[in-house]
Amino acid sequence: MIDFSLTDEQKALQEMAREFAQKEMRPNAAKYDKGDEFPQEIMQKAFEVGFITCEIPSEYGGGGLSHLDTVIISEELAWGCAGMYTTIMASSLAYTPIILFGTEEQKKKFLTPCTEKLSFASFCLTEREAGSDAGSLKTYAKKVGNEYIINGSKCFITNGGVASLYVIFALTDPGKGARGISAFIVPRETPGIIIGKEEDKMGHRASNTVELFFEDVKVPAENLLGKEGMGFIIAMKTLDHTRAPVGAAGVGVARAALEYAIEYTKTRIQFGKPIALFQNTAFKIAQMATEINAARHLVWHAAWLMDQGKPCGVESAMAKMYGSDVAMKVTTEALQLFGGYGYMKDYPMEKLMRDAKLLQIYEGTNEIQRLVISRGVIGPIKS
Ligand code: COS
Repeated sequence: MIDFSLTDEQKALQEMAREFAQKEMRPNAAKYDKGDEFPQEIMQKAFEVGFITCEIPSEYGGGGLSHLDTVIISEELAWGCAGMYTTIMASSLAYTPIILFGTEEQKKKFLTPCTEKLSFASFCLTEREAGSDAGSLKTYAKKVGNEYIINGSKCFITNGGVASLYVIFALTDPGKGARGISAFIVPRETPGIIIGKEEDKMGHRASNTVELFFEDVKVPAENLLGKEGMGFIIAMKTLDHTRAPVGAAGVGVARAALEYAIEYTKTRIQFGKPIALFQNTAFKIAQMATEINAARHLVWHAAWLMDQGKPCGVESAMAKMYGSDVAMKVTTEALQLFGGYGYMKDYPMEKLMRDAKLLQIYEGTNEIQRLVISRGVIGPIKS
């Protein structure tokens, strides 16, 4: 039996996120899009209503929300401002490996404080020479006595400059490739963590993205997540869980663009009538609305699978790929309907288009999603 209706709690959550996006994010989106200021004030409010820690189980002080709840919230927040959404959800990305693989003690020690006052976390996987090929990272964690000493660097780290907690992936056994990677929970105050320059990005400018350097960062062995050599699997399983929300963000960005386009084309008069009455406009709007709905269904299905504890890697990759591709396509088409006005910064369309682009790139490029999907769909091939 398929039931697409949301529960009363989910409807209330959706309404709360929508209201937050409308009242707090939208009016400030252009200001933070300038990129000279971190949206600390809005994040404080997002923390207070529980969005930043929504996925942390309630026994550690978080919202304990389901994956379906999370994607519902993600769509609304990205509708408000994709950059601020990224700041909020990047912390969830770093909390996820702790939620999935942390011991009871690690969860209490590292997750609980994140729910007590506003703080951010970063998932540190990507390196300059290890982006899509995440298994080829070079950051090294050498075991000395009862601690690990980490040396190396990471790039494109969301929240890296503002985080109080990092989950760092590093080689513990360089001879073993991806099977020689381990994951560590590292508090910000650990000596040897150096924050590099903040990236000047095309979109998501309300989010903080930096390079990180590790110089003899000493981490107690008890901060190892899972077992030595499990790091790559931990990273992959985490991404299986966090890619559907990126698809949801694509739906939110696309929905915002479509709504603006509908409003504009109903009032823009050319050749004596609103341009929404031209078939070219109306059919474009029909196509956009259909693709947004299709993307949302993929996202919800992937989240539902996760909530059932079922395998979801392929479906999450589909949701991420399709949701972000739809965001790119819809924002491009919607901007076109605005004509020259769409290209101007006075209108919201160009920001939406810039923001859509990153969704196709981060948390695994859409080419990587196609790789994951095709491997899953085709299965093993004898050669
Ligand atoms: N769940 C569990 N295990 C997984 C897995 C998953 N989703 N994906 C891969 N693995 C396991 C494989 O089963 C394999 O295990 P064995 O060594 O026991 O066979 C191991 O991990 C290596 O996997 P694989 O051979 O598929 O690795 P590849 O290097 O060929 O490809 C991709 C891995 C490309 C899928 C991976 O590197 C990737 O996702 N890259 C993108 C990284 C990314 O998203 N970065 C964004 C930055 S984080 S915001």
